[in-house]
Amino acid sequence: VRRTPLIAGNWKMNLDHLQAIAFVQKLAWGLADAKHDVASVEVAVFPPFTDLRSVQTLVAADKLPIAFGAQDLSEHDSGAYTGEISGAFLSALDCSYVLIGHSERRTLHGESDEQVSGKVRAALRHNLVPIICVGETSDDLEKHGPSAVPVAQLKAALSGITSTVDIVVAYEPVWAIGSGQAATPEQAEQVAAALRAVLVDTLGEDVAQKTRILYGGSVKSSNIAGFMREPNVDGALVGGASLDLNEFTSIVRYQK
Ligand code: G2H
Repeated sequence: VRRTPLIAGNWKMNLDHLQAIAFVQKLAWGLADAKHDVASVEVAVFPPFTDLRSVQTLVAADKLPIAFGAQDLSEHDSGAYTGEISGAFLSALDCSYVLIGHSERRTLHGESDEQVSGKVRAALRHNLVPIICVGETSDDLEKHGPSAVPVAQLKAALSGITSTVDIVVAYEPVWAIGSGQAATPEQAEQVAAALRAVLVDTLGEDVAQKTRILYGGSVKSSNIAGFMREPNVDGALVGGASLDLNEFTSIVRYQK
């Protein structure tokens, strides 16, 4: 099975809607200059909620080859949940994807495995492709070895889901996030292979082979090629470097 690689830019809490419009327009020009072919690599951006309407309008008006999604969603569909955003709203904005369970949500906002699993089901209810983020801290790594925590997090996130689903998994070791100290391609491959085995067990061989597994954590243009050479790594979730146009377009242009 050929899995189309996905390069996803997680902007985190950066760029307001005006900056987002300028950035996405320049990104599109950069991709056009590089003769970017969407069939070979898919590019997606994850702006703050307040930017999504502007990004949707620009992408639709100029038919840009850039997908987009949100950085989080509510596990509920509507109701008395002040400050929360429904998957229905994201769908109405033409979001293709939604990040779920990013380590910053888990650690700074106390998001539990149960909430992550509720959010995965909410995303699927609204035809959004969840990008399920998993990863271990350096403490976990020392105590439990490389794959135990990400594997447990993925199993929890998929609890109750047995049918054919369109999901993406992102392996982001917490110790590599924003630290400049990325995992090695071998480390990423080892965990990605273990995560694919979970997908085989829970969703079956077919879905497992079609599902993209991304690596995230200090990805930059200088280390992307190494990750992309690994058989179980199908793209990257890029934070810091996704806010630098040259860096991000260079990452998209890596050669597998
Ligand atoms: C990990 C990653 C993007 P960075 O959080 O999700 O960020 O590339 O800055 O480590």
